[in-house]
Amino acid sequence: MDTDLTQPSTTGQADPIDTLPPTFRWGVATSSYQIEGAVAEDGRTPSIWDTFCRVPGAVANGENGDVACDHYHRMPEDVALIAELGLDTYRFSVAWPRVQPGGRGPANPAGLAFYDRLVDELLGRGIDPWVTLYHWDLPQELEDAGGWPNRDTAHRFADYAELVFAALGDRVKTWTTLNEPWCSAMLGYAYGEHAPGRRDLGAGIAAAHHLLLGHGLAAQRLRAAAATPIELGITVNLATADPATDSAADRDAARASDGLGTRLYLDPLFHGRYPEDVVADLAAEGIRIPVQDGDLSVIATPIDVLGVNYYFGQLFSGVDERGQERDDEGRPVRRVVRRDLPRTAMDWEIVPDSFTDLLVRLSRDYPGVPMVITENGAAFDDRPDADGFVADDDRVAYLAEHLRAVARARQAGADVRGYFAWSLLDNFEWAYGYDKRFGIIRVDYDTQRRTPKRSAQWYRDTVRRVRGQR
Ligand code: IFM
Repeated sequence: MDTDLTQPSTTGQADPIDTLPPTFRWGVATSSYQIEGAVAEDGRTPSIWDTFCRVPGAVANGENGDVACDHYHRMPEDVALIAELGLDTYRFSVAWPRVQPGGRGPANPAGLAFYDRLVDELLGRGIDPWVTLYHWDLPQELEDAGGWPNRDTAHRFADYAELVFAALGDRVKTWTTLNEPWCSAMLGYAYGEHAPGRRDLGAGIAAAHHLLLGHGLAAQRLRAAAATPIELGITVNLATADPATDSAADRDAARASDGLGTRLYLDPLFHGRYPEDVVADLAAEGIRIPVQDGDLSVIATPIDVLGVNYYFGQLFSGVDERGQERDDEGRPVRRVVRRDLPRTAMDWEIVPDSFTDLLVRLSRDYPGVPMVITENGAAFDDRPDADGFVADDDRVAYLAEHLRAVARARQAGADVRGYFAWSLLDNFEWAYGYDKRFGIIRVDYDTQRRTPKRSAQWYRDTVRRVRGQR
């Protein structure tokens, strides 16, 4: 690559990244099952991912999170790496089956002790802990009782949230209830790609509603329990959905995708109602969102921050390759159209401009709540040198372009207050196992050696520069 991406632009044009304010929040993110390992230690019980990984063919190469990055045993070393990057925030998730085995009853002190140590380690190094309460590791016993399609799981989640808050709330000021409820609901219950691997759209929609209800109930419990103000929010994964052409069919496919992926979550959270067009689409499939009296006002409990995870944009067509607008079951076609764009190792299109559009649209349609980019990053086919160093210029370019997109969105009025790279470490990428590497720090899974990649150096230098530290 010719351009030195570690330096501000030399073309005479100011780099938009340099317009980010000194108060901008900089971080990295991880999640419990993807990095911790130690799945049977200190009283932890199985989660749906421990079970799913044992299903033949469910995860690439039959891999699992049993050891992952062994973060449970190497936590101080990993926190030291964050400190070396000069970041101010670390977003991590708490493993529900570690702190409340089986998903009900009292806390497990040995499990909580790990997060207690983690929080103290972070604070000791001047790094703010940002806790996500649920990043997909539902206790298996709750799945056996029906999982997220079962309304009771929302109440169990609120109990669990309160229990974690009781242990860490004296030191942790920022709390995210759920990470990416769309993934939990749709990948897990409707499309069968994630744990627990169910394939039932009705179950997926019920799961989505109960996840949102669980979010609202937990938010209310945390607010009530907080002795001092906390920053409370939820993180959603959003991809843009644009029509491939201006035809009515393509526009309708894009509308439906946006409805199911974005508005089904943000409309109830911000406006206290489900989008009518999505309700109608679902009714056409014989599916009803299981809303009970009062649910929507619980879900719309005010939040202080919206976490946005963005990775790619998509183009939709309402016509299949045969020119038909209905599939063999008579359903409207909603087809993703591949563009001739660069892609990551996940085969995701790299579309930073869509990120700007998305953030501007969010600030227009869902105003009044600041946003933080709680995840953004890319998997590429890293090639380490003999010392384990990865000169990942492709990842540097991805991060730089997406940070520019954030800066441009801010210039257009979007209230974005921070950015967290996904991820601190290479880790267990769910159904893709360990093949897909998102880390800015390489993990050699044979030795557990950590080696910062060029992207980590670039990120550290960029943060320093924007803060005016050099
Ligand atoms: O690794 C995941 C993470 O767990 C949730 N957001 C997307 C990432 C990349 O797929």
